[in-house]
Amino acid sequence: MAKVDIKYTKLFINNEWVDAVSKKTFPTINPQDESVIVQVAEGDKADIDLAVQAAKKAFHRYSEWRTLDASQRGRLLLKLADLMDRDAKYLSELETLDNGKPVTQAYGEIIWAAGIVRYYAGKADKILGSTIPADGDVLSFTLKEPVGVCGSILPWNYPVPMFIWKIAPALAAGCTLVVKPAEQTPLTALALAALVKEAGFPAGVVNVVPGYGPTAGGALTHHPDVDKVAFTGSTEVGRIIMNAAAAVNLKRVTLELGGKSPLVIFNDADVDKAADIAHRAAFANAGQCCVAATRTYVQAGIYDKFVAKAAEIAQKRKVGNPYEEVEQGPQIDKEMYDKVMSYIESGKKQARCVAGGNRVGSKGFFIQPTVFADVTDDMKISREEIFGPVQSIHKFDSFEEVVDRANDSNYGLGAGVVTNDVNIALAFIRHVRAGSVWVNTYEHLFINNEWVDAVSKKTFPTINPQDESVIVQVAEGDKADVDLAV
Ligand code: TXE
Repeated sequence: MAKVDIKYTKLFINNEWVDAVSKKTFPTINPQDESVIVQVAEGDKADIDLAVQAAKKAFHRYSEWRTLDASQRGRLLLKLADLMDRDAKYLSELETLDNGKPVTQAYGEIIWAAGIVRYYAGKADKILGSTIPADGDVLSFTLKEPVGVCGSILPWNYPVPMFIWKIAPALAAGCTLVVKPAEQTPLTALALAALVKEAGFPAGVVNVVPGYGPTAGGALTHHPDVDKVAFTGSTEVGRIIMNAAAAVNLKRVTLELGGKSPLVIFNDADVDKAADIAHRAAFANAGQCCVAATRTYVQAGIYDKFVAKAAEIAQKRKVGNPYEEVEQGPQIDKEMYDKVMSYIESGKKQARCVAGGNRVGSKGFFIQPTVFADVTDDMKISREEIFGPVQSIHKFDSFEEVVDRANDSNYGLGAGVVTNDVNIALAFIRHVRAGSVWVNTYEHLFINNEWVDAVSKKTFPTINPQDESVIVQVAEGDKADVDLAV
């Protein structure tokens, strides 16, 4: 296991590292071996009050932040992105320690998140209003103003991208923030806070307060001086947050909640390719993904062949030590492990388990990639979000039938279709009720962020011109690798 230097465990308020007012701490757990990694300061209402006060002061009309040119906000964001690139290796090792995801995947997510920061850096001086040709001798226009103090409540599945998705647009717009990371994964949020300070953001612009949901998170959503809350997490908590906002100050709320996304594969698809897309769509990030395609619908003509292929790929999926070359690490914590295993037990009673179905090893929260076939829409594993490495395969006959079945869900986050018929694809996009629809791919971004050996397994030496010694062996790509990259 990698030795990762943990530099930050305190609360980050007003660009300072401080203990919680209560002096309390909480443990963050390594999902790989269930050990305590470190104790982290546990923020609650008193700390949220201090952080909101700092964010409010930083947002005051004459503050350094409010009087900064928009282009300078963009430059600070660009600096932050460069610092993320600089520290990507460290951040990815820290992420793997706290979250359990494969370190190569974590690295890809950090580089990707730095790109998101750059995107919003470019937006900072392009937030345009409009002029309105109103009747009479008047000039009417809209002037876009930052919302104010934003509260961000994060989940644990993509800690770095989630942190960036919340702070980058808010900072580009000139807002200030109080961020509460998930209690399972506070470490990279704190490391990113240090980079925010190093980039030169003024004190109070970004504050990070780790702690638990009902206490720290509740204090943030109930705070009358918070102007907006953005939340990603469970539907139940989303409901609590919207109620809290309504009860206190009608603060603006943005919620990104759960999913039970359908991926529909038609008879004309190439079975091997479709099974590969469906596999990645269900198992990416150990299934801990809001848009994971957990309902796979396969047309009757290719159903048996598809089920056999899906089982074969799942059985081959490498699960284990996330610092090694694996595709899947442990689930995030004991609670999620137990939840996923109970869904698997329920699936075993109702459907046909064709791959996995058990724990991996005896330590850590590892679960075998599990595939159920002959799943029907009324089964628990088809209706509820499992948030683990479980694929449920359903059989269908016609387009009309499968669109109705795909839409028969409380969720509507993502969907996918695999077909070579452009008319079917376009009709599906129109009729499926989902926020994002992928055609002949799924969650495309993550697929390419992987470190791989050359197909041939060959390597070549790179030479130090100073003393002619071999520095290191590097994977040697050739035609097969270029083909994959293209
Ligand atoms: O989420 P919670 P959990 C779904 C997924 C998973 C389930 C439970 O189905 O099985 O949610 O996961 C904070 N006031 N998703 O328990 O509880 C909490 O501290 C304010 C989908 O981890 O919603 C954490 O920071 N905040 C999702 C955040 O909310 C509160 C990703 C998420 O925790 C709070 C994660 C409260 N009363 C889970 N209670 C996705 N869409 O990607 C908790 N929190």
